[in-house]
Amino acid sequence: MEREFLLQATKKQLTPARWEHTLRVSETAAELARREGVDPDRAEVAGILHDYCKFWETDELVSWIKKCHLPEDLLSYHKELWHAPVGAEVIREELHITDEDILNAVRYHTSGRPGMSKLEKIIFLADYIEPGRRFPGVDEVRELAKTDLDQAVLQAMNNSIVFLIQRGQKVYPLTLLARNDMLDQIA
Ligand code: DGI
Ligand code: FE
Ligand code: FE
Ligand code: FE
Repeated sequence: MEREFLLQATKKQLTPARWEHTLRVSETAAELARREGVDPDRAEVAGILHDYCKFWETDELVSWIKKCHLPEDLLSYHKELWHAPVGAEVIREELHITDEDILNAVRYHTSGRPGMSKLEKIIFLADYIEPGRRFPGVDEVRELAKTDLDQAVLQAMNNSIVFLIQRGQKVYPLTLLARNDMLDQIA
């Protein structure tokens, strides 16, 4: 019932292609969760909701960032970062999601952050390796994901940071802090 409601609410927000991505993320996340001893139903819900605000207008995202007192430094970085923290606020207010781990998994699915929970790592990774993704280096991350969640998350972060640098773009500081933290966790 709850699940069906969330699926329908989310589908309305997305394009058909992004909806297919969303379904693949939630399936990939549920699989990773089973292996990692995390509740697969919560991973599935976080996967369904993770890109809820992906197609919101810039103005709307900016007004939620201000209204909810989200970090305003976001506004000096890539717009692609905004749908994640705004998404967490919107699903709390509009869909009444109260599970803080699910909210954080949505909030940090793009940037990552230091001290990510297992569920946060699972959503971050599932978003990167779902079977529709074709990034350079994604197959290596898929291989790591079969055996080692942390190594796979680190490699996905490395690839994303290199990708941004190669395109001459800024890297959001939280992304760098998240990657440093993964290195410390693995050491
Ligand atoms: O929403 P998705 O496309 O499924 O994936 P996502 O939420 O992980 O967004 C990834 C995009 O964000 C990708 O095109 C790179 C862009 N981006 C811009 N600045 C940063 C960034 N990604 C990270 N991790 N850190 C940044 O500073
Ligand atoms: Fe996203
Ligand atoms: Fe991602
Ligand atoms: Fe996504």
